[in-house]
Amino acid sequence: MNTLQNDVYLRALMREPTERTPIWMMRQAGRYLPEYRELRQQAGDFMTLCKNPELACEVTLQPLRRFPLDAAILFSDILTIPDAMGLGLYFETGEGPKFERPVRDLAAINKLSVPDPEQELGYVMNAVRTIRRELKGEVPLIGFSGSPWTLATYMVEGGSTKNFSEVKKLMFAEPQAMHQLLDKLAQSVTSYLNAQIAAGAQAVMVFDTWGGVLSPRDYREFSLRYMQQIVDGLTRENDGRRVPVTLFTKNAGNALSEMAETGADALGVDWTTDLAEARTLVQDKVALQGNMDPSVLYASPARIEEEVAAILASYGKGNGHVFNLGHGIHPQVNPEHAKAFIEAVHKLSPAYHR
Ligand code: 1CP
Repeated sequence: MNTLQNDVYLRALMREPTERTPIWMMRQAGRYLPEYRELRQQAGDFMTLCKNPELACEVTLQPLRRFPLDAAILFSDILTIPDAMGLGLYFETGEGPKFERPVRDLAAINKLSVPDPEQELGYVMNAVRTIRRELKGEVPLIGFSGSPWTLATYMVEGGSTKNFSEVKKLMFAEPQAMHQLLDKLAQSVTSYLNAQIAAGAQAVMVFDTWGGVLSPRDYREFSLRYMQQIVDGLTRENDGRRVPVTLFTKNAGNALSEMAETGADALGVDWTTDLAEARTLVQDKVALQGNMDPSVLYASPARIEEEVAAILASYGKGNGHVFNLGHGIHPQVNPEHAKAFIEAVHKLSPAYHR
């Protein structure tokens, strides 16, 4: 494999010294980029892009051609696992993801099998291998998955939801069935991420977008426990180098100290928690990733720079900060503002590493 030319992201995740704060953006490949919209229109739909390794590679590289980012992230989706389990994923224009066959009871859960990542999800592994080849060691490649709880919300609801009524009904009325589903998902996510690592992913991230809709006790039982199972089952080294894992639960600042005990290398933080407070909570056990509100990218470049300065000051001096947004970049953002954001991190962060 190619030697890595820029490893500032991996070193920050390991809380090793860096000359500046690395930056990448959640959803950095996607709809805010005109070149993505064009390719997506030619391909017809989103899953066609994901299932074609050359197209997935092209989309992964698009943001890196525009901006000096410190990592690439595999272009794919968290819903590939339920799709591979046979739920029938489809996208209705303007409506987000949907499943033809949602999973609502124990009988349906018992029928699910753990996908073989090199078979049903072979297209993802081929995309990872293609991207690694085309990146030529420029920056590391991040692989990812959804958390078991977050995947379960889509599988039980049959798509996106606002009130989580079906998934919470299953969780409270049939907790054992819910645990069976989450255990199968934890096994699936572990083998999926290990296959991405074997294929060349140099870091992995688990997106728990919906863990924050649970009470602290239910979060522990139905989300964190299964992320712990994943962390325990991951291959943490490849090519003689540590493969760091980042856990991100959105809207769960109160869970950060418990999350830091899982053995993960880093935690994602959204903008509802101050980084100074987060750093106190995790006591230097993990690196922190975050945490600008993606809506700040609607502001002027001067205002964006102010916000970057405030976030750097909040984390303070020292190692272990990966700059990012607190959630995905919005499709309406002007790419020039994303550029101003990234440049501000390059300009202002070296002062925090001297
Ligand atoms: O072109 C299109 O219309 C498709 C839009 C789209 C894109 C660009 C979807 C459908 N997924 C993606 C890519 C994607 N999804 C990436 C790519 C890598 C990157 O550049 O970051 C990643 C990491 C994801 C992860 C993902 N998908 C999450 C977790 C992170 C998060 O943003 O919270 C979730 C919850 C999904 C589900 C999903 N897939 C797509 C959409 C629109 C959604 C969200 C639906 C919802 O809000 O419930």
